[in-house]
Amino acid sequence: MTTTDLQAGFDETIAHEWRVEPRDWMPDGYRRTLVRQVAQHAHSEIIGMQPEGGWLTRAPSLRRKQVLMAKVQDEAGHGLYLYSAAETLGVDRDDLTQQLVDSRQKYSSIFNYPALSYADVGTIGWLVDGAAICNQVPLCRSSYGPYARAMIRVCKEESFHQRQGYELLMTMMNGTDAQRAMVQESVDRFWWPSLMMFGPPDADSPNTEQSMAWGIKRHTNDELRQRFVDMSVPQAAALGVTLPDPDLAWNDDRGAHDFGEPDWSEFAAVVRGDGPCNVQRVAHRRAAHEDGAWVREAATAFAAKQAAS
Ligand code: FAQ
Repeated sequence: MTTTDLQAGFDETIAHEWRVEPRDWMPDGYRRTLVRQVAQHAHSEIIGMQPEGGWLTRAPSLRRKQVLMAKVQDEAGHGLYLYSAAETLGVDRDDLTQQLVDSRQKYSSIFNYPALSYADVGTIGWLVDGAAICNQVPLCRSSYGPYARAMIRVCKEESFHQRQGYELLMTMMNGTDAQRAMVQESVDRFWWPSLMMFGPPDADSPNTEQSMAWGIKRHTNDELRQRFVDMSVPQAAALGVTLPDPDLAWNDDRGAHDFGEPDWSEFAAVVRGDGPCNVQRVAHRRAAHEDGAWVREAATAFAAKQAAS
C-alpha cells in the first residue's frame, strides 16, 4: 500500500468515528500529539498524588484516612493505565518518566499549588477531580482506542473521588464557623487554578484545532471550561460557599454563566516552572524514582530468572 492509501484509510476511520488501534497506520503528527497528551496526562496523575498525599498521616479519622489512601492509590493506578496506553504508541515508560523528572515533559498546572489545609483535600476532590471528569468524559470517545478505553475506567473512579471531596466539604460546612471559614478559604484558592486546568483560551491554544480534526479532543478548552462553571455554580450554592468571581452571573441569552477571566500570566508562569510548588513536586518525584531503583532491578532480575527456568 502506498502512503496515500494508508492516509486515505486513516481519514476514513476518523470520518466514521471508528477507533484507531495500535497496529493501524497513523500519521506521525497524530502519534506525536497522542504521546504528548497521554504522557502529560499520566504524569499529572502521578504528580497529582503529592498534594493530597501530604494529608494521609494527618487525616482526622480512620475513615477519612482509608478514603484518602484509596483515592491516592487510584491516582497511581490511573498513571499506570495511561503509561500503558502511551506504550502502545511505541514509546517507553522509563523514557517518559525520565523526561518528567528532567522537566522536559509537562504535567497539569494544578498540582503546582499547595494543599495547605485539610479542607483542601475536599476542595481538590470537588473542584480538581470535578474539572478532570468534565475534561475526561469526552475523552472516552477519543479516536485512539487504548486512550479512550483507559478513560472509561479512570472516569468511573474520578467520579467517586469527586463525591468524596464534596461529602467531606459538606460535613465541614455543617460543622463549626471555623470549619466553614476553612472551606471558603480553600475554595478561594482553588477556584481559579481549577479553571486553568482546561488549558489556555481557544484563541491561544495551538493544538486544539488539529486535535479536534483528528478526534483526539472532542471539545475546545473554552467549551469545557464553560461546562465546568455551569456545573459548579449550583453545587457551590448547595454547599453554601461563594465562588470568588464578582463577574459570575447567569446569562439568559446564552443559557450559560458569564464569568471572569483567569489570570493567564499566572498560568503561563506555572506551566513554565515558576509556580508555588513546581521545584518541590519534581524533586520529590525524582527522589522517589531514584529510591525505587532497587525494586525495578529486583523485578527485572526475577523476570529474567523466571524466563530462564
Ligand atoms: N497544565 O494547545 P493546548 C487529574 C499546555 S488529571 C500544564 O490547549 P492541548 C486527575 C499544553 O500541554 C489532569 N500545561 O494543548 C487528578 C500545551 O503545551 P505543549 C490532567 C498545560 O493538549 C485529580 C500548551 O499548554 N488531565 O487532574 C495545561 O490541546 C486529582 C498549549 O495548550 C489531562 O491531562 C495545564 N493545565 O490541551 C489526579 C487531560 N493546559 O505540550 C490527582 C488530557 C495546556 O504543546 C488528583 N489532556 N497546557 O508544549 C487534555 O485534555 C489536553 O492536553 C489539555 C490541553 C486540555 C490539558
